[in-house]
Amino acid sequence: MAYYQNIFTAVQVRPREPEHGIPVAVDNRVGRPFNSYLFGLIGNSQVGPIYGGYLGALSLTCGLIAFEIIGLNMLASVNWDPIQFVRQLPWLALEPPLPKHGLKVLPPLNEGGWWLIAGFFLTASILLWWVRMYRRAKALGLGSHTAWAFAAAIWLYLVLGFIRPLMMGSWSEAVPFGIFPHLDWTAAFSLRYGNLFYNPFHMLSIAFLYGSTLLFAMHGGTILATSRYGAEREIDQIVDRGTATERAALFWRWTMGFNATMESIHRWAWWFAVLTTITGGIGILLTGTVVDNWYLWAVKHGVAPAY
Ligand code: BCL
Ligand code: BCL
Ligand code: U10
Ligand code: QAK
Repeated sequence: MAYYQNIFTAVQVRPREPEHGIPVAVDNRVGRPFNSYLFGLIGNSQVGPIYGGYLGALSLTCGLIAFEIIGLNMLASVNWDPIQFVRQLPWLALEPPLPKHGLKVLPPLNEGGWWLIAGFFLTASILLWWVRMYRRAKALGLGSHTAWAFAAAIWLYLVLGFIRPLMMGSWSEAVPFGIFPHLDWTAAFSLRYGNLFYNPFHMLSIAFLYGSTLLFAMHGGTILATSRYGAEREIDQIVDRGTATERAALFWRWTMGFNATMESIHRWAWWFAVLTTITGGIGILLTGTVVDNWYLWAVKHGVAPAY
């Protein structure tokens, strides 16, 4: 299984029988696997089978329902004209309920009811997908790190569209579905609450987001630069001397004064990514509930100068 060769020297293995990996207890894989030369250039040439199962099917169904509700509402907003739908798609929206409906469970469909139904199905789809990921990881004997990282992103999503609107007492606080409309919401949100730049959790979120790209570039670069010494064979690399990893560590100790380990560098990456949306969600949740104007808050606490 000479999978470890690099992108320029990889041999595309095409066995007569598709590779099925380790045996697992419940096997629910569906689809006829095939080999693709193009996929083989950037990864494994074998495509499929994919794991079926009721959670995936249910998630996909819910996602599709949400997608159709959003799409058909947008189509209706251009009088069912397919050409205008395609032309104006980036500006079309399905808006959340009007303010006068507060937290009503089912406002009139064309005054936000459809948004609530779409949001419900999108949320169901995302949560079901989360469970599916968690259970597949467990079935393979893996840790649940990927699922918990996904949960951190779902946290911000739920704060934006569900938890904060609940705390503010109105669905109208939520984000509209739409490409540019959701950007307009983002800009308006910042203006309404006195400039999000003065929100310290927004600052933290930005630092972790930027830090994530920095770490990704550093680590991606480090591994590519040491793959000539077998850097992607991470396990022997951790324990053996004179390996690619030892060189990687030395490189950073030389240039920066300190270094990670082959294991800890992945913890650095995981935490930076996860903290981006955790701190972000906290920042959004505080906005309008605890702090009404971040600029005035910053003046009061000596973050911004008082004139
Ligand atoms: Mg946003 C931009 C989705 C919440 C601020 N945002 C984007 C676009 C994409 C998107 C349309 C590129 C994202 C990207 O590459 O991510 N945003 C999106 C979704 C949510 C969301 C699905 C959500 O919570 C469910 N965005 C928010 C919140 C704001 C926000 C409310 C504060 C964080 N977003 C911004 C800003 C920008 C975006 C500012 C942009 O400049 C950028 C843009 O270009 O907007 C026009 C990284 C993920 C990947 C690379 C993986 C692939 C993800 C793909 C691209 C997701 C596509 C979803 C799309 C809706 C599907 C459309 C279907 C077709 C029309 C058929
Ligand atoms: Mg800001 C938020 C950077 C200026 C308003 N801003 C963020 C942070 C990010 C950031 C660090 C979002 C983190 C994230 O990962 O979201 N902002 C940033 C930067 C600047 C900046 C770098 C800059 O000027 C250099 N922001 C400003 C100015 C305001 C502003 C001051 C606009 C004028 N910013 C906001 C608002 C928000 C941010 C409002 C936020 O809500 C967010 C935050 O957390 O702030 C504290 C991306 C990740 C997600 C949205 C999670 C999504 C997860 C879900 C589950 C994905 C589902 C995908 C699904 C399958 C797709 C299918 C969709 C269907 C087809 C419909
Ligand atoms: C990766 C990896 C991998 C690893 C790794 C890493 C990616 C798998 C196994 C690396 C990753 C990590 C360790 C994770 C953490 C990283 C981050 C979160 C990213 C962000 C990083 C930081 C915030 C740290 C930044 C720190 C830096 C850049 C170092 C700062 C240090 C200096 C500025 C000192 C620089 C020293 C120099 C230039 C030379 C020597 C200087 C001295 C010894 C100081 C004293 C010397 C003098 C006073 C001499 C006199 C001065 C002279 C002659 C010139 C003076 C002139 C002047 C004008 C002052 O994938 O593999 O490993 O680890
Ligand atoms: C209560 C129920 C609770 C298809 C055709 O066939 C065309 C009774 C609701 C809650 C919670 C319900 C909702 C939450 C929502 C959060 C919203 C997000 C929004 C982020 C913005 C996302 C946009 C970028 C989405 C764009 C969508 C888009 C362009 C779709 C286009 C679809 C078309 C092309 C389909 C018609 C051709 C933060 C959390 C749980 C208790």
